[in-house]
Amino acid sequence: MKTIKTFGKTFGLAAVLSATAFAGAEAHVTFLDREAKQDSTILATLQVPHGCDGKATTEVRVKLPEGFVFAKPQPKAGWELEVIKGDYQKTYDNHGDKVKTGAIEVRWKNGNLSDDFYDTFVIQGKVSGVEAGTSLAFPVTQMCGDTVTAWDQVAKEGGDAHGLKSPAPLLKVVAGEDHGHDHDDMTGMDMSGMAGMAAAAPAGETVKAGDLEISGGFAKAMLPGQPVGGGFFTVKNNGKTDDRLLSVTSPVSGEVQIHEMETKDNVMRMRQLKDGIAIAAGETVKLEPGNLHLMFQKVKTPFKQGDTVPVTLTFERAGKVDLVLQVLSAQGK
Ligand SMILES: [Cu+2]
Repeated sequence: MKTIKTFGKTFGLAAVLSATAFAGAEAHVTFLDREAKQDSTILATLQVPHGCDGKATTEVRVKLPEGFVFAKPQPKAGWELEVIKGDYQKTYDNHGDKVKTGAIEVRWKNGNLSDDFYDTFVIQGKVSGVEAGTSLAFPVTQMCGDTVTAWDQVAKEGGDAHGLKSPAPLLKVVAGEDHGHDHDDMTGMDMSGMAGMAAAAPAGETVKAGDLEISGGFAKAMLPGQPVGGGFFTVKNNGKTDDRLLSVTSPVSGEVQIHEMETKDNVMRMRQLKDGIAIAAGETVKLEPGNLHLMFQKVKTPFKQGDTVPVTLTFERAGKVDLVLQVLSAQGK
């Protein structure tokens, strides 16, 4: 089934200037290829690595920014497709035809994508009339029944995209010729964890550091094209003093963030915990899917089942602790 609706109003310009402001920023819903050449027709391939806390994704809505024109979504088996048309702000030339209207939003509806699975949603379109260096934002709404996750935040010009709780996926527009690819940019990589690798206990084993006992470490296998990986473990504080997990590094990842999932007003979001996680005296804190977790960004080689992922945890009191996470299946089993 395909329905076409028309919006009388134009959709606001979602372009963001100063792409350098986003260097190193990692959104959770991202494009497989985050760069597009000026005036080229591309397949904008959206990937949604997280489901909705165990619930299946049933609808994915993508708003298309000005400058991404003549858009056509790829139909997917098991999903209804709705294309919402509206006026462009500018007029675009399509092989000699002056075009003023087109798709401004695409919705894949009434599907059923298990939280255990990964999928991509593809829209063909042309990047037109956009200056090189501009990042186009595609606000996404992911719905799992009545749970709604809005990936729609855009940093102000010069602002820090890292601080955003649920950033919109971005497509960086680059000059048509001879642009440098920086997909493999690992300049942020921290090798400091390497030194401790030999000393770390075997994957999944319990590690003791001062009053802390860390156990059950695992990571989820990453599916092809998936940009980020999740890591989990349990920390028990046997002492009488509070501690805090401050930061995490890994030699296999450019950046490891500490995240939590939170549901507010029925909207589930991913949040980076910049102050880390409190490990109160006598308490046990569990990092687990759908809750607190490590998020591995800029992963060099996708995690495969059977691999191990060394991490160095830094605690306020217990100091640096080396841990090896066992890579389980993509379902974390
Ligand atoms: Cu996360």
